[in-house]
Amino acid sequence: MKTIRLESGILDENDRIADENERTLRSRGVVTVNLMGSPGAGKTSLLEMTAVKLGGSVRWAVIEGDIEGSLDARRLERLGVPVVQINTSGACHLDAHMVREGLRCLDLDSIELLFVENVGNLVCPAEFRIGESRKVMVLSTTEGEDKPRKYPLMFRESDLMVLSKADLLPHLDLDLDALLSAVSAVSPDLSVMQVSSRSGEGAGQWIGWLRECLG
Ligand SMILES: Nc1nc2c(ncn2[C@@H]2O[C@H](COP(=O)(O)OP(=O)(O)O)[C@@H](O)[C@H]2O)c(=O)[nH]1
Ligand SMILES: [Mg+2]
Repeated sequence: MKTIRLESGILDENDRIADENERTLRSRGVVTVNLMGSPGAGKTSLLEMTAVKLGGSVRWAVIEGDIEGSLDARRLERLGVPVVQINTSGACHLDAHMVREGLRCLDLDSIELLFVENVGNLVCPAEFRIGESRKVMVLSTTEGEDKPRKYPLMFRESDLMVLSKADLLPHLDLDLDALLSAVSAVSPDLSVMQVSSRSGEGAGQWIGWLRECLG
């Protein structure tokens, strides 16, 4: 009982700060994408490909969430993307308070798009709103067709699922139809896009989706 009250208290407080972040970002005209998925799903690679494909056509930045270190931030900085690193010191997700601190380090008037690469985890990031405009989950072809049924919340919460590492499909025994059926069983309205950051397959569709979000 006590634990349940505590958790709902934490989530209420998180929602309050998430609303505040959302208002701040909206008022500056920034579209914010919360990018979630397992460790190794291909989130940073998707952002690297995005940097190459967008070139200088969109002004954007990234908040990188990691338990420790700044390896992904350095990968993106090498491509000229402004990055703010948040280290969670053990927490398995970013919360709205951490993102609020990250926003204070960014010049929001100079960007129109913000990605938040969440801590690699298929569970907790789905539970915490951060003030985002869209939630995108990355599931790679190597993770198995059972994941929607085992971790339904993230599939239900997301606006888009990027099925990453599409270039590996011919080499895997993944049952793609079974995966897509499992996705629609837990989240009937979730759009799915097959993308490979390696071969560039699906890149046009992904960039098109982003441009649509930017309006
Ligand atoms: N074959 C293939 N490998 C990929 C692709 N995207 C990422 N990877 C590899 O998957 C591993 C994890 O990628 P990363 O982007 O760091 O994943 P993250 O932990 O979700 O940010 C790296 O070894 C990448 O080179 C892809 O589209 N195709
Ligand atoms: Mg990463």
